[in-house]
Amino acid sequence: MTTPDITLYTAGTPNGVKVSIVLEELGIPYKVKEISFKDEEQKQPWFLKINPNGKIPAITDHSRGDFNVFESGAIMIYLCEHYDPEGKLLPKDPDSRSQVIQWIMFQMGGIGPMQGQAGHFNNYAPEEIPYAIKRYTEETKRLYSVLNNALEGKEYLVDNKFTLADAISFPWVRAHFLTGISSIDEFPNLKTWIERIYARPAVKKGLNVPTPDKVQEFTEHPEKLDEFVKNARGFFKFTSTDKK
Ligand SMILES: N[C@@H](CCC(=O)N[C@@H](CS)C(=O)NCC(=O)O)C(=O)O
Repeated sequence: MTTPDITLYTAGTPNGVKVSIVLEELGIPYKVKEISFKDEEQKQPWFLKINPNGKIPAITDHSRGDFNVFESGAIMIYLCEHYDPEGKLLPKDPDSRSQVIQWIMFQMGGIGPMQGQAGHFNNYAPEEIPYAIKRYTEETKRLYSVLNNALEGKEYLVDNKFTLADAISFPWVRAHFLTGISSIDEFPNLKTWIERIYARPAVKKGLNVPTPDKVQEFTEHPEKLDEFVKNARGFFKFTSTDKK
């Protein structure tokens, strides 16, 4: 195995912490470059060479000829392929591996975009569009019900062990209340799954990269959430033609 020398470009968001959680779980040393959304650093030419899509997270693997990887799911798989020789987070057995990859795709094509849009229309859209709020909020909850059912009688999604399947959806589901889904009481398996994963020391470390974990802060101080949303609205400056 190559000795890892990785830079993680990130910000304190569910997609960003997916990657720091994996780096921490695998004990891979890494440098952090915080990307400032306020300064639109993610759209600057130097960063677009690393991630042509202009979003966090991304990594550069200096130990492998400055190889760049973007898209959180792809980064998680890359890290396991190169730095998880025992298949701790991405199993070697083809069927278990396929199951983990299925949950990765489920998050990347489902929970991420749907909950992202729910958050946008609930918090940031310049005009209130009840149809969009309802559509994305309900679809996110439907996806939560899929996860909740899959967790029935199990601690984790695949082989009853913590894998990328759990690591990828956990940061989003726990941030439900930041995206307009105030309660997940109707999904008891998800609630205990979140607590179980949050109890892992490496996960806690990953959640605090590059800035202190906002979900925890807002859980303890809900009154700070409004101020945060107001600030974020200010620097993203969404207009009615934006697709973000
Ligand atoms: N599908 C991408 C989504 C990445 C993404 O949406 N990143 C957001 C933060 S969570 C971002 O960089 N937003 C800033 C922007 O769009 O300019 C992934 O999973 O990596």
